[in-house]
Amino acid sequence: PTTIYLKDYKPFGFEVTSVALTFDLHPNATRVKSRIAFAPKPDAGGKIFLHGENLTLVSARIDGEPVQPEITTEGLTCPVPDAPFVWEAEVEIDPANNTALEGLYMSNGMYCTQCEAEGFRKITYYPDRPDVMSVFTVTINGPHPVLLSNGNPVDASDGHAEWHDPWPKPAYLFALVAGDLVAHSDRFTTRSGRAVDLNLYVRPGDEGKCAFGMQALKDSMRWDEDVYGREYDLDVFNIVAVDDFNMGAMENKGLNIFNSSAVLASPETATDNNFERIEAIIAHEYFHNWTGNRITCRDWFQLCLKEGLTVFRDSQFTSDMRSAPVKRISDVIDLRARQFPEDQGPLAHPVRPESFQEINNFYTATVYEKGAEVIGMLRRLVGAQGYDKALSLYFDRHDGQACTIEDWLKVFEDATGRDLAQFKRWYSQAGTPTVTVRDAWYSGTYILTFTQDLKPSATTPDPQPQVIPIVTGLLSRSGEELVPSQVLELTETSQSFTFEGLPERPIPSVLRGFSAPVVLHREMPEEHQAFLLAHDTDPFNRWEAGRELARASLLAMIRDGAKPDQRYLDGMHAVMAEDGLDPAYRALMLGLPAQSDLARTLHDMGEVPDPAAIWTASETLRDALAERLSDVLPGLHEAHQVREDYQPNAEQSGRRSLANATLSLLARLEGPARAQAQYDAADNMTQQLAALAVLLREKAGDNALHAFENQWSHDRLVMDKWFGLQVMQAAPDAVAATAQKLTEHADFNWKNPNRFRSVLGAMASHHAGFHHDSGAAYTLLADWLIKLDPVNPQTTARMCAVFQTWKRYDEGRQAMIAAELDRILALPELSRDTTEMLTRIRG
Ligand code: HT7
Ligand code: ZN
Repeated sequence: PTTIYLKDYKPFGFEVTSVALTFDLHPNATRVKSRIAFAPKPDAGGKIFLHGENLTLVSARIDGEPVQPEITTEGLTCPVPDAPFVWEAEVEIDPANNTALEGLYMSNGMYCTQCEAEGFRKITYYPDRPDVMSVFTVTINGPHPVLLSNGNPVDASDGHAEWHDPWPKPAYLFALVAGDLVAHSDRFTTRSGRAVDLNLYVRPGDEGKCAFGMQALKDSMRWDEDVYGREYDLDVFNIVAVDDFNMGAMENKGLNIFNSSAVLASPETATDNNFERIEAIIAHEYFHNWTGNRITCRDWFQLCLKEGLTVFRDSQFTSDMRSAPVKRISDVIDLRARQFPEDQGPLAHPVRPESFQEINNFYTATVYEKGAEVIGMLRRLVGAQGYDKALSLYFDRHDGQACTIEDWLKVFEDATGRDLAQFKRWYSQAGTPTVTVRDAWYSGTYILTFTQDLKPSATTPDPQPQVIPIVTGLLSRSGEELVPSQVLELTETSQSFTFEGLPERPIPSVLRGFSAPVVLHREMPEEHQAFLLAHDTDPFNRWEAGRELARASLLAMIRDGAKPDQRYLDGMHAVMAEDGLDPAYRALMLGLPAQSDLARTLHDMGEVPDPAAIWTASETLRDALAERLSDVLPGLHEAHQVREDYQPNAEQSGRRSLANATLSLLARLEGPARAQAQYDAADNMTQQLAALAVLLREKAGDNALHAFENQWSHDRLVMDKWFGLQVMQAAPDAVAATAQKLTEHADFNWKNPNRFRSVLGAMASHHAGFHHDSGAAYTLLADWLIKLDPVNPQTTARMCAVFQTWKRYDEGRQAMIAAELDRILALPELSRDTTEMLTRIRG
């Protein structure tokens, strides 16, 4: 496979002045006619290359004259005039057999498209690169009640529709949908008075699951006006829900396409977490209208320009709509679970990668989540006002352009006068920096000394110090803020910060709000963590203190057979008794560090993690926590029951999450009766699923499991939960067998990415089950990846990432995994996507 390098970027030799497409839909023989006006630039070179894959060329003309281009598997080359010309082509494609879900494909009888990153070339011949932007007109002919494309509708009659998108866009934002769909409609008036028709198109039967998504869309539209001054720019905004989809959703201009799991929700079928995720994804895709669509990326190396920024914007939105500390903590949990392993293993790459073979493999937690963290740091360094000024300049200066990270940083430099040369290393260096902090006290003077260290990696062999904003506050022994939060800018390898005139030696609260994506080592007494758990005024660091105590306790239990740490248990008891604390926050406090994260810590300490020992320690600590909290759990459980009508808002869902966390702990003390009662009485999915999870863990779930299946067998999204939960709640030695059995279930439709992930993704994220010493889960997953790869390479390749941590484990496990990786790699027809992933992982 060919490697593509950022340094080789060259602009395209032609302007595309307009694009007209006509689709005559047919499941196996859709005809696509294109009429594209090209204008050569001075160095165009007399011939044109157009991307095209799996297309049957029926005819091609230039300025009306037939031409015979040279065709390869990647596209065509054709001699062209050195003056503006019109390219016309007709191609035939086969949407019904497009199982890869890229380009134009069919899902449950409906046509839909997915063009990012390089799917448009499977629809027609075109310069399929994000820096080629043009105005599209689209005609669709087909016997379907709903025929949609980007932009505004210009004409519609039975079996015919025409759409015009006035905003120049790259081909990856093209979309088409056709099917027998029903609309949930609403209206939004922008702040300048433009009336926008909003439609959420779904399959008949799903109408009852649209209201929440629609409200989230309206909230997002208003928020982007209020906070970023960004208004919507078309007469309609359409969203379509599709069952077969490789990722969460896609921001096509004016026609967002969503995985149905990322938009459809009703109280009976979706959990509180589902609702929150849906709200965030709707916001994310909507926000792309400005950060991604109006201003797009010059090339795919700049992906973080739109994704990091849009993730940052959607997390600001969620913080405003719900609880900011809860959102921050959840984001950090997610970053540690998904991005840290990437940054610290064989798949490490900078936020802006410099080479790739298959761009689909770079839609990663590093580009998205670390990309968003980098923007959070930038905002912290320049301040909220500097950030707002820079963003206004960004929109003014670059509207309608395809941009780079250099353009992005330049607006910050110009708006704030700050030199960002060193900061830019966050975009070019891979890996998670480790920051070590120690303190000293000399009669009234307090000194904090930080060192930063970044391990060399394949993409960053010679790491240089980065700019690390460390938000720090100093507390007195009685818990008052002696020095309120301030940003300490660590720019050197080692640097000290001095605080004069303090009345007493303070307790430092360092890296408040997780102000930089680093691993922090505190060379300080562990009592500090117990103190911060009780007193820190920063909610993130208070939670973090609890986490650190839990981590330290678990490590001592695993390494030295220690007993659960009493300071942790007592600290948790005190937190649970604090009625003024947000229930959602207290529920987060009750969580333990992820078992995979403990494995990472042990590996960093030079030890070989034993997944079974990590599992046992985690279970033991949970049991001990239940014991220690036994006097408060029944009261907490009772006090946080929601008796009003179900609302998926932060307030109610916070209460339910604390009630369900306590339910789970209570079952460790008193068995499954309470969970069974909750299951029997549940009138919403949050309560029903939480109860079922406890019943399964307590090995008392058989009846409920059957009842659940009978109740929900008609609902594919609920059944995904049914499949997944059984794997998640299985004991480590039963995980592979449970997953195996589920793959034999009549409803295990493995070609549907949601269903595939519900079983095999759940298996891979069960740390002790996936790494069970039988190796059964490794083999089962490899078998299924081999089966899926020819059908859907993108989903296969993404799933391969679960093997990225394999070198942390013992020789036996490594040998078993290596054998599975080699078995897959030996396949003669393995896709480019999976080959690249497994080659990088295998090393
Ligand atoms: N920009 C989109 C990324 C994407 C995608 C979405 C669905 C299917 C395949 C895809 N490939 C890339 C989604 C987003 O970040 O908003
Ligand atoms: Zn995005």
